[in-house]
Amino acid sequence: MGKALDGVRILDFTHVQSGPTCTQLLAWFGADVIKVERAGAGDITREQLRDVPGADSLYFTMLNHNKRSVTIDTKNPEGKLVLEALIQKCDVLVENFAPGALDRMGFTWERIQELNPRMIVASVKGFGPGPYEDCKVYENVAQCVGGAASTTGFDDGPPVVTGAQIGDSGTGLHLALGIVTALYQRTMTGRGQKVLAAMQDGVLNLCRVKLRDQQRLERTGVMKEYPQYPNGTFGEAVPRAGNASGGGQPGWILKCKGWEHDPNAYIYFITQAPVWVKICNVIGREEWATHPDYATPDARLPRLKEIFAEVERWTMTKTKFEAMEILNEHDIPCGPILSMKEIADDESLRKTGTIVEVEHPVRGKYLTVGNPIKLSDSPTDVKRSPLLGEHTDEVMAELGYSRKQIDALRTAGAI
Ligand code: CAO
Repeated sequence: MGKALDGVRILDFTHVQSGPTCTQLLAWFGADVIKVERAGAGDITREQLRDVPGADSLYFTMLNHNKRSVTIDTKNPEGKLVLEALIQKCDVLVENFAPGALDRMGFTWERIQELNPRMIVASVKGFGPGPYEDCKVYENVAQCVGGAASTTGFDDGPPVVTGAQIGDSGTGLHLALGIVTALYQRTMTGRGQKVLAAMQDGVLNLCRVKLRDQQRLERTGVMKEYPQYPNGTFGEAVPRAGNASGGGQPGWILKCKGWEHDPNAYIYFITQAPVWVKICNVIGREEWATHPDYATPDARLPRLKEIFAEVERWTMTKTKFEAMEILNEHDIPCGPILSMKEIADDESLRKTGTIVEVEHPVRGKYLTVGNPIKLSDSPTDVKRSPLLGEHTDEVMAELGYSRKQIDALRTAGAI
């Protein structure tokens, strides 16, 4: 079976996490992703957080599947010529260097267009145009400037960053969509274009509901689904909502059996309005189903703390999986807090290819997250990440370089 992006060639100039997330997705959809790395060193993550001496780190292997690796010194004049040949052959150049790095290398948008007017140049940057456009940015910086940190955590504590890599991987996802969209537009215009995904913008896009709440707060001064209601106070900006659910279906994280010694013996419980009567029956508070203080969503809002305490008295008598089973029988939305260990061992995630075991020639077997997006006509086959420069000769030959020329470029330090 073919792949959705068969025939698309990506010059992958990405490093660390945001850019590699994007190009890995494109590779999983069938694009030929040629990762250009610095000769001798490669992507800095190859050696970051190493757990097996001498082997590429999990940080690198888990973000660079299905790619080919070539090493080119793009500051060497002869290396630049090799990069030019690649630009002429590829459809998309993806990069996430610090602002200006590509220009300093001599590959401005104008130069790239001269070499290949069909080339799409896709970039991740920390910020879009404006006062901070020249800043370098990492994951947690993006979470802080994109509105995630100020709205995450508890009211009486400092801002908190989330474990989900919404700045890096989130922006990589945004960029991937921009690239396939630009490829689609190119089929009609014949022209390439620039695609920019700024990490601040990507995080803010994922915090859309918090900007919604900012405006609600300014209009009404209060947001009844937030834990600050009815006893706390609201300030000028959207406060941290703890574990409250973001929409109109109040939820909270509740203790389950074993919470005293297991840090993940908790369940997320949602008091969804259509199943309120069932919730009352399950927790043994049948009278709440008709009591005017509890029977309607509006009546419940000022009493959520008391209601969740009562539900918790019930969840603490069950393990999180027992609670999930019982609640699901009644169609009550909930979610056990799964540890990474539990996720790694989850058979169903392995069956769907969301968790994949991969064999690597240096490190041996390791687990990775496979393609989370499933296409029925373009199945994903997860292949191990490339060793540094593993495909240099192969790609050079495809570009038309002879054995002798390849050897000479290697001697000159260009590749
Ligand atoms: N041959 C020769 N030189 C190369 C090369 C190659 N194959 N590949 C890269 N380089 C050079 C670049 O030209 C650049 O040189 P100059 O600074 O002289 O122009 C240099 O390597 C390093 O690039 P960098 O500034 O991007 O790297 P850094 O480690 O200093 O910064 C980061 C890293 C991530 C902060 C920065 O790249 C950045 O802000 N990127 C955009 C935002 C982003 O993606 N952040 C998420 C990172 S994941 O957490």
